[in-house]
Amino acid sequence: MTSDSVDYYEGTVKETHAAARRDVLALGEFDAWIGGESVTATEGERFATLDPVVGDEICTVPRCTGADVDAAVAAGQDAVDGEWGDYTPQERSNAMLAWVDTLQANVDDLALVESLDGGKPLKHALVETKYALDFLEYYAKVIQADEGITVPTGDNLHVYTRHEPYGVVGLITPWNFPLTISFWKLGPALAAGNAAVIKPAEQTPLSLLYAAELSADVLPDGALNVVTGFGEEAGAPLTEHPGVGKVSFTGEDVTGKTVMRAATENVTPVTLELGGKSPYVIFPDADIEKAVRDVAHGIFYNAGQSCDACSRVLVHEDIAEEFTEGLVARAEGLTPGDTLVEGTTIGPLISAAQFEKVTDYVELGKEEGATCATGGAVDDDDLADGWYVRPTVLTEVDNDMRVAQEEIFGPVEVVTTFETYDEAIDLANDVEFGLAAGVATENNSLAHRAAADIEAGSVWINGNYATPIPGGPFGGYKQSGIGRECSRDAIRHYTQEKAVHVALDEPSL
Ligand code: TXE
Repeated sequence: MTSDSVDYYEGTVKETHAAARRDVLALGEFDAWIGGESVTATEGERFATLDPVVGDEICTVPRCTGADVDAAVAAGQDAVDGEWGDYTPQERSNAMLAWVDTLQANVDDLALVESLDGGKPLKHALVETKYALDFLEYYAKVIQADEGITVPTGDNLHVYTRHEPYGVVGLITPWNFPLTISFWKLGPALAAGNAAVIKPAEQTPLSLLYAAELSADVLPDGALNVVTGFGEEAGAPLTEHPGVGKVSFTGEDVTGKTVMRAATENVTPVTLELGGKSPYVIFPDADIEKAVRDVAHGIFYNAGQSCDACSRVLVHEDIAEEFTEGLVARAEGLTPGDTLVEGTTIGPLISAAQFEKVTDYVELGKEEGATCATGGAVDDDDLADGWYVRPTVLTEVDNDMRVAQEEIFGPVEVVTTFETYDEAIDLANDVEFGLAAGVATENNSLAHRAAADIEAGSVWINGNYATPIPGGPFGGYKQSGIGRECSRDAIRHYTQEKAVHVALDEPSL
């Protein structure tokens, strides 16, 4: 493959995935990564990671437990006490940029791994991998310009601040954007001078393991450590570890609360990104075609498995019919298919469990009184082993229905209508989450008023929905989390601030 185009596979679904599996397995060890080398789990156990398109095992990875987390934290501490800790910010930046260059040189292979393990259309995986690298590069550059402050005082005192790393930080990531979310966390954590122990989701460990192997010649041993395994076995020991100075987690809200409780034991600061039920408000003067395009991307990209998916459309009643017809047509125009061949625009859900959850919600929505305007099972024998759900649109949804309140995390849009501005804002805010929102209107003043009134960490107006950029803070209001990622300030979440007070004597000369 070249990085400008995608080399697709040819053959039946089983054939393309068997060939891709062979290509992926030739790339690396896919063991845990501790102290700069591939290692197996202390207890020797392994578990399988599956290909969501065909349901087959890709390979097994170590089933790490507390002993492996201990080893990874110790390796991280050694790095902080050794070469990595001695690096100047400029040297850290150089090392990170060298890692980016290595990853960039292997971007097509990384994308293939991400596609196969995560069930993503190959082209999407390539775009995402390049996008993920932008964040590592951003933090490597930002750290070069980082500054502390001096505090105004009298002549006999000098006060300044230092931003010091915590030491070893624990990072826990979900399966929906494995590399992107890893780099959102590793970027600021490493740039700030910490060593990282990161646990990828058990469903999608492979791309990060490959990226870690590609760090071998450019990051000092122990700066980056990856432990693979399940939440309670490998994630929990990381959140409770006394040697971990900071925890950052992205995942389900219920798990996030568990992580936060675990962190209280050592008063470990946490960053949490916990998903949402984000509204997209479409006012009557909106460019409907543009809004349809943006909403469809916002809810159906990655088969709806995005924390900031615009999973509730609030549309003015005057344009609801035209908008819904457009959205249904767009949904039906997406092509579920083999993720490794050209033309596929939507892949499967990540797992059987997620498939069951999403299809149960669609049934629940109908029981609650919603109408299913389009969607349902994918009727294609070639895809029968994959966890595919067609893009689905539920209309006549009341905001108090469970399908309008709970995170479905699949390609399911729910459509609710409103009459007045106040009603739109009340509906937008009437959920316990507050991660993101979209607004469509040609009226600039109304757009900014709505952006101010909606309780959400990010608001996209008239396009580019759900595309955080390097430098743009991303995180949630309310139960969507604590803290911000992606921005320059995220570095502050990985440092502690120290004020140094220097008494200045009267000059004796
Ligand atoms: O999430 P979990 P799951 C939502 C989505 C999905 C649901 C469940 O609605 O259907 O969550 O997905 C690790 N201590 N989101 O079960 O459990 C786990 O191993 C420490 C939204 O995958 O939150 C994985 O690495 N870690 C979300 C990570 O937490 C623990 C993205 C996320 O898994 C742990 C994904 C514990 N006790 C799912 N238990 C978003 N905000 O984008 C689990 N983990």
